[in-house]
Amino acid sequence: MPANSLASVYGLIDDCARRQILGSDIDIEIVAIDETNTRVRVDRIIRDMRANNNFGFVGLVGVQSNQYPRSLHIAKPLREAGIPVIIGGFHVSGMLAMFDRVGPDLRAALDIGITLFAGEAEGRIDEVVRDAAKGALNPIYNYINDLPALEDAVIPFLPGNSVRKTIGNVTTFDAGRGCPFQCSFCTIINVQGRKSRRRSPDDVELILRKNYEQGIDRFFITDDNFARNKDWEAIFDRIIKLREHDGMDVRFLIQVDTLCHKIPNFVAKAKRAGVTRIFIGLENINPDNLLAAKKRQNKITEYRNMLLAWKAVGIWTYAGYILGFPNDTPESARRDIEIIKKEMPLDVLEFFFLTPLPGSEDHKVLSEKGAVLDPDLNKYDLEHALTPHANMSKAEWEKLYRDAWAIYYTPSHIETILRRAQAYDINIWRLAQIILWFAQSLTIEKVHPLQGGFVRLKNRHERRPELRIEPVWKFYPRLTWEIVVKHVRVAAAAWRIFGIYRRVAASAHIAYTDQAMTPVSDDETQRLELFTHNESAREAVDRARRIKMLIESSAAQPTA
Ligand code: B12
Ligand code: SF4
Repeated sequence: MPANSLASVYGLIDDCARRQILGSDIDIEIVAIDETNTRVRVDRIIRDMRANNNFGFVGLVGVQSNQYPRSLHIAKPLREAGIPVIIGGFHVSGMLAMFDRVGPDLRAALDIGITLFAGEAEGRIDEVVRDAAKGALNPIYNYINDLPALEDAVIPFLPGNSVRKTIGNVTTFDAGRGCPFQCSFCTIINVQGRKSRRRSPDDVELILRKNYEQGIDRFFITDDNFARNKDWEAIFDRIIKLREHDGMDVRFLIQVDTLCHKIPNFVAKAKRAGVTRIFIGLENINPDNLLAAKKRQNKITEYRNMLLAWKAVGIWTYAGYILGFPNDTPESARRDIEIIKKEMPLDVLEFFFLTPLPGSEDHKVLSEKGAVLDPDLNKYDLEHALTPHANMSKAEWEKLYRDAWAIYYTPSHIETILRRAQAYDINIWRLAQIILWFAQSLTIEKVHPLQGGFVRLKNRHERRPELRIEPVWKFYPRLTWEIVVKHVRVAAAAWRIFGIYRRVAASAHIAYTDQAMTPVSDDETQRLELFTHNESAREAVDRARRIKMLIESSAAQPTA
């Protein structure tokens, strides 16, 4: 995925260049490098900057917590060469949002003269660029308590050649920021706030048109909860117009919450607006766990309604599932995944460790309690066990994480997912490709699918400073062997998964249905394990029934 953070900052500085904010005699030149697909040649940056007397700065953009150590590693030689460096993104913003003091991680940056930027750059970038030009950057720019409106903000943009280094015709943009809910593991609400700030439909159209002109027509709208973007309908209406009247075949992946199907017209308009996939933070099916994480909006009694509503219009679903909530045990989590497979019409499921990400309430509470927290920020990527768990040892938790992928993506369940999708008229060829990626990334590449790619770039000289540079005779044979083995394994997995695809596609004429696809019925709360697997599930059903009765009886009361 091309990074929207990079596109946002690029767009803002490009706008400074167009407005000639340093005067008509000074050109502003920008180079965007995305380290997920391009090697950052620090030596060349130093050479180019030196040729311009170090006039300018290097911005490390959208730096997440797990990328923060790497950002310091990149910054160090630049600072030694006298080049101004600014770090922005969720780690700096999250830490300064939650703590009044500057912790040792941020101090390490300040100590070598790096500037930190917290908050959002819309409306603030001119000041930064001018200060950099004067050679007078502040140590910290802190706008975390002063979030900008987005209605007329400069739009995110990346040149086509930069976008094409990732999936190809896909890019990302944010139509809005902020989410009203209060999940305790969430960083977004503390960094981007709980109020919906959004771009105007005109700006969304501009983003789509600018990208479309470059041949980019698939988009991931990065709003963490597009269903709570207060202008979702006006934005969808505009996109519907572009698709239905102007013939622009644009398509979208959006992120929504588990109550989105209750918003009148939301699902139907999403379909017309070209949404082909949705991502849902399902997180867990144990109501006690959801309550412990303050994820009160996730109601297990609505899960099937919501998924079936999307399926009815042929939209496929990705869901995130978190392992390691307080009530999870290795056995309960395994059982819960089996229940999901049997009873919920979900396509792609991805697993995460419950992680106290810097910027979240969980991180703040644990830090202030002096709880054990892994000090290595590299591991804050949702793929590591970082705190002790009451019901599992670290090794058990790690094994559960690895097993979860294998339990969900068995050959027989892959076949079920494809059969269900085919029955809902979903493109199962694309779905099979995505399943290959999600089912195999952790096994083969040892990273979460969102961090994996097709070919891994490795350079012998670029290692964490604490690791020794390997000799040529060891590095290259090992890299070659690694590439060969990985691609043989990918080919074998592809053979198996596309074999299943072929079998399913060949039986397209045979009607298929199963428990997960069965429409929601009144008695299912007594029958399905989703609602009966533990006491808290039964209580959730009871609560939902009481609320429904109350609503029905108040609707039946005559009004004065
Ligand atoms: C889209 C997205 C992705 C995309 C693209 C990445 C991107 N940054 O665009 C992909 C799929 C690649 C991705 C992957 C991951 N992500 Co992500 N992602 C997001 C998401 C949903 C939107 C990002 C975005 O567009 N934000 C809007 C931009 C404009 O905000 P911003 O990044 O803060 O940038 C603004 C300011 O910070 C500032 N700024 C930033 N940099 C700079 C630099 C300078 C010089 C200046 C002046 C200003 C400045 O100005 C920008 C414009 O206002 C965020 C959640 C969120 N709401 O932000 C999570 C989020 C950033 N991701 C997160 C995580 C954990 C991950 C993964 C580790 C998950 C995983 N295991 O797969 C991976 C890591 C990838 C990696 N290579 O290491 C966390 C990070 C939390 C943290 N404390 O670090 C977030 C916050 C979500 C969460 N769960 O809390 N992600
Ligand atoms: S619904 Fe998602 S974005 Fe909103 S508070 Fe919860 S985790 Fe954060």
